[in-house]
Amino acid sequence: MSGLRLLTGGESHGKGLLALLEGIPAGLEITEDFIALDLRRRQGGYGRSRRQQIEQDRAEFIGGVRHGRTLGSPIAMLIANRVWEDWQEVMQVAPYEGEPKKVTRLRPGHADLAGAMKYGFDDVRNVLERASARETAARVAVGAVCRRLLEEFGIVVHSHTTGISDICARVEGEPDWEAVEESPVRCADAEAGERMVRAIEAAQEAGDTLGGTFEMWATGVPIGLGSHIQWDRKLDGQLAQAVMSIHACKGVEIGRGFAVAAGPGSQAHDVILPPEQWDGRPWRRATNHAGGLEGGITNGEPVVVRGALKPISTLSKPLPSVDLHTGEVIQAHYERSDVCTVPAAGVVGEAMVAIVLARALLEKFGGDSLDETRRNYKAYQKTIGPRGK
Ligand code: EPS
Repeated sequence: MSGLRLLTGGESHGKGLLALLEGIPAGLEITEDFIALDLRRRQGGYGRSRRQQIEQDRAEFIGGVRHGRTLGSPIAMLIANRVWEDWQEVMQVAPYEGEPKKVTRLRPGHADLAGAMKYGFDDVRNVLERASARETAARVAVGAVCRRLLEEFGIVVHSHTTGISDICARVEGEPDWEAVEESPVRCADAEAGERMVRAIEAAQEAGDTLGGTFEMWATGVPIGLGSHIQWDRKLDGQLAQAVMSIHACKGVEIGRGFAVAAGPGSQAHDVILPPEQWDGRPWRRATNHAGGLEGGITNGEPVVVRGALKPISTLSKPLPSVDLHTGEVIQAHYERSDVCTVPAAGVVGEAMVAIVLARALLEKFGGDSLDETRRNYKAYQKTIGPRGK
């Protein structure tokens, strides 16, 4: 067992969410307030349900931190579900007397049907509670700890909404991150952002939901994270898995992604510039079509990863479906839900990218204390110039 390990637990309407993160070096400054910033960002965004007004997520450290610094021991965090107060009977841990109310109306697009078959359940609630995107709050808390580590090495992770439904943002180069944080849909293109808001309103009116695309940028990433030597060590593969694991994500691209396949090789690759044009950073490129990754290794350019979210499958005007018990044709179950979560998905995407980069950074530089990691990082940085110099 080595490296950074992460597990989350907890149900959407249970007592709360747990996260356990092992492998963060000792001596990293971290506070609950720092984590709260990202948790707040995840709860925002136009198109979220009333549930977000009930919850004000806050992660409490249960272990791994003392006097504002990590101890090198597992970092244990708890995020309470405020909603639990009203759900104590439905989600009761102790054996239930009598017949509980069961969810049997299968929702197309959710884990409902496949999960009930796989685990042998006759109540879909046993699946939907854990399949719910509420779990991403725990990931964001862990992502914030990883973000804090990356900051120590000059690595910064951002995200923005690149599309909602068929409305695409037009953004050249690195987005204006302040504008993104001010936008209700986290979009750097203000005009497209306004149209996105209107599209969400129209979908809500129609009892429908919307998907879209979101993009993560990690800047300051050193050359040499990940590896070309084995399929599961390739960092682009790890990033793709991490982003694809976000609820409702159906596609992932690195850099120009699918678009690069449509053009010739002469336009697909990133020309290596001569040292006079490096501007203080080693081995600069003229472009970044590769999204900062070649051969599964970071190449020093920003790491750019995009995800595509399907429209949320819980519709207030439900789709036709079938009852789990009777096989009868019915309308799918409706459980209060969001209309569009693309802005939130970007914040979750940042967490996933931060987790994968932190793991790769610690794999390369090791260190039980932050000072040791830093020493190793600095020693390596001295070795990466042109070989003759
Ligand atoms: C979700 C359904 C909604 C969302 C929830 C994810 O929950 P509820 O049915 O309780 O209103 O609000 O998201 C969160 C609670 C969250 O924190 O992101 C679902 O079905 O995935």
